[in-house]
Amino acid sequence: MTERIEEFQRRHEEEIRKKGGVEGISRADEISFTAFLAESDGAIAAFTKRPEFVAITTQLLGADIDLYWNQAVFKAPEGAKEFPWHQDDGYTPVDPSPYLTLWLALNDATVENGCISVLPGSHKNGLVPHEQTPIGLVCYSSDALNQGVPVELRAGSIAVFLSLTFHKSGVNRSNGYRKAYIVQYSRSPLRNLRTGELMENKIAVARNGEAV
Ligand SMILES: O=C(O)CCC(=O)C(=O)O
Repeated sequence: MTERIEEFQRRHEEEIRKKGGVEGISRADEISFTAFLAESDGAIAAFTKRPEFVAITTQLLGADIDLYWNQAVFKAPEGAKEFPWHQDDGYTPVDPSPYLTLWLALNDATVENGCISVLPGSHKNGLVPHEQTPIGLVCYSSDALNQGVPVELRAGSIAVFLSLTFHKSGVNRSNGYRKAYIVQYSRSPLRNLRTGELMENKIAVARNGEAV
């Protein structure tokens, strides 16, 4: 599965380079966000419906679950910037909220190579204002005294947190890429609060508590 995901990321990074090195919040040779993998690849779609994910999401969210979003996030060595503190809901506010983010480590994620950090309890006050910056939305200062808890993970492990949880990832000071596949699950149906529209065409993962 990692090899399949790497292939998507490699092709995407080439496209970003052709566009001059920047596309949205992706920057070639620093950090890339490669989305819609499950929508493009049947094996990856099947992976996102594994029994472990059905169990986690139905226990924490409810009986009817959709795949809300999925993306590979690769941080290149020497990519000199953090990915700043934010809530995932900050990018697209939705109802019902929160949804669940499963951050899967494709290789070991460490403080040295830019693992994520989370701020415990930060999900309790709902969606907070975010400031737009060239490196992503920001809702909390990287200079604040409390820099949360780094979540180091062995390859194959998952960090599970709510879409309202403040999180960031650190600078990659190692010699290699830090590789993650982020899979987000929501209750179904889900509404985009900016447009008011139902988000249809999502991959169904569970109905009535059972895998689809
Ligand atoms: O994996 C990372 O470096 C950060 C990704 C992240 O926070 C996100 O996609 O919301």
